[in-house]
Amino acid sequence: MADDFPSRLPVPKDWSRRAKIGADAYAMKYRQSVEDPEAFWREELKRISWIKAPSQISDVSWTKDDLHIHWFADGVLNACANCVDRHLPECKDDIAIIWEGDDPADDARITYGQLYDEVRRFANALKAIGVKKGDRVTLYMPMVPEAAYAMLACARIGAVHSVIFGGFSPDSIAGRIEDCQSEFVITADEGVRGGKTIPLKANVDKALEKAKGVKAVLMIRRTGGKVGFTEGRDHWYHDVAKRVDLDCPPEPMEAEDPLFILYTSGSTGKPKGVLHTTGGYMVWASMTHEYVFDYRPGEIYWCTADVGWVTGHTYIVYGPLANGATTVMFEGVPTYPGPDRMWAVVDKHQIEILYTAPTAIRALERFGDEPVKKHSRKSLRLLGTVGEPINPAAWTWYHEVVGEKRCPIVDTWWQTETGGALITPLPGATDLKPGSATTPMFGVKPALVDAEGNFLDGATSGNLVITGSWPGQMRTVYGDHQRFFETYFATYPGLYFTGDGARRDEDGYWWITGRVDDVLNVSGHRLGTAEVESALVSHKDVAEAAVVGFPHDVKGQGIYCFVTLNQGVDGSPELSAELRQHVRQEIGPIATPDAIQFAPGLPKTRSGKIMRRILRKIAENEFDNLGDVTTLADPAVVDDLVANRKNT
Ligand code: 6R9
Repeated sequence: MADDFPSRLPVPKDWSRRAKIGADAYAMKYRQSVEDPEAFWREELKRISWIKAPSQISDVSWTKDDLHIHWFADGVLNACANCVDRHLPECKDDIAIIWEGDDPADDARITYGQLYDEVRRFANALKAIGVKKGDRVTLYMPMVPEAAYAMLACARIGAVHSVIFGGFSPDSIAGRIEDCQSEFVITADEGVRGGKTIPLKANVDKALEKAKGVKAVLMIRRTGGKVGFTEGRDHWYHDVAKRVDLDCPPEPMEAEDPLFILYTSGSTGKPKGVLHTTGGYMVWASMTHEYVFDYRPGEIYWCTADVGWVTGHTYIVYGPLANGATTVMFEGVPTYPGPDRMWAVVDKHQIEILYTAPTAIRALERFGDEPVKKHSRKSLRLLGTVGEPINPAAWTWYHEVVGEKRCPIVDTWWQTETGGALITPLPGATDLKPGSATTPMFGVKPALVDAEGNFLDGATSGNLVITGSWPGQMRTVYGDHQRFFETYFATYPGLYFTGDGARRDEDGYWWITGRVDDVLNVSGHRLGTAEVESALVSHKDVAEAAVVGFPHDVKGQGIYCFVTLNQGVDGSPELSAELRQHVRQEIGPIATPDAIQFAPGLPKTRSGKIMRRILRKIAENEFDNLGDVTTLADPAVVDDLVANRKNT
């Protein structure tokens, strides 16, 4: 185990030689991108095939009365055609998707030519069940190639997909379907992960008891397990597919037509439908995928995310396929059937670029070096991480053991809202510092502000804001433009507030320190404390709940819940277990509380606001440092909370 972490790793020689973007090119291009964005984007937009090339670059206003973000607005294109059709003349027989099943014996290779057929067939199947341009289509899918076909098929006909991660509960599905008035759902009979089946269709059926507006459900057969079938509403994909032909020209879409909605957690209320549009998102996805991974066609690239998250959208589907890449889709989990699965997959498919999450790295590091070293990993040349800050110890293990010090690591900081990477090294250009996301992507202007919104200069810490728009920026919160303003532009007028804290060091490198709002990051999954609280208080025995995060060795953050029960109800281990189960049912397994502490009272100010700062300290086991408690209505509650803290 390496305890002293290298403080700065220069770009390896072979990288500075081969990379498309070296240090000088990065400096030059970055300068141009912020000083003359018109010229920069006029060049970069050419990476996309436009039906009508845009003449306009950007038109952006972040003010309350006129909040709009337009990029390439008079351009016309189709995202699916960019990911599929345009590669056919030269790359018809190249592999577009390598699918690796949960069972190591299951895999498939889909060429661009086959993808073209599959996507057109899928698109016509969607039309056959009544989907039209502009309709919202909900996807609740396992990690099978059909998930990518379905996304691309929506894009092809101009429908807007809303993918829901397969780990969400029926209630969460219902909420998301209702929020965007989606009339169509695509799912599978069951999913398979880590040797277990996931009742996808059964969850959809339950969700649709609540969400009434759904007209049609299209179902893929994955396991052949027995599932419910509602006549008139449900359709087997293989039946519909038999009846349609392959002719399906891509729908011409305006650059600012919606491409997808993706729900994500914020600090208040229910999850927000983050809306991305077509032109800017595609330019951003393609550009960042190419530069961040120094990608060249023919290379085998594996992003281990699920398509239910934004990382899966941008860096499994849209970015790589726009660039004609071979993208790997993995159905399983990193530890099944054994803790060497990732490295077995790397060797099996000769993966050259591996992009995963710190939580996976920490989980695998626990099994030691042996499972890694059992496999050659010779094909690897670049590693990446995303989703949460990576601690230098995990970074170093990834670098030294997994990558044998030969592979740079790109630690990419970004958000569902940003569409793609905003702060990240470029492997041929950027010296690395373990734990730092390093430098901004082209066109991105990060800054630090204090609580009052004053800009902070030099080496210091503060709240991370972005001072100008980039093409991949979200355009609105679906159906709630006001909330879009309140969430991102009201805190610091004129600036995009990320919700993250950061430090800038003496070299101008960026270090993301984590959320400064009430958003948790559990195993790289975003979760609002408010969501968990509202799930808890929906239980009949719960009067009040406050949820905070605490540092967790593998998950990054764990979920600690303070729960006040109704009069006459006593806390017990059974009730604790029931509440955990209740939260799983309401939101999904990713929200399972790690600790539940029954508390007769919560620390509140005299105006009734819960003082989370104190609860966080208790959950973190830092009693000596509770800070000022004199503003509390009843300081005695703190003693009780400290005395009854749960071990984490
Ligand atoms: C892509 C994605 C966004 C939040 C973000 C931040 C955290 C993501 C990170 C990182 C430190 C990185 N985050 N990447 N923190 N270093 N490289 O994860 O999107 O699910 O919306 O989460 O994740 O806190 O604000 P999303």
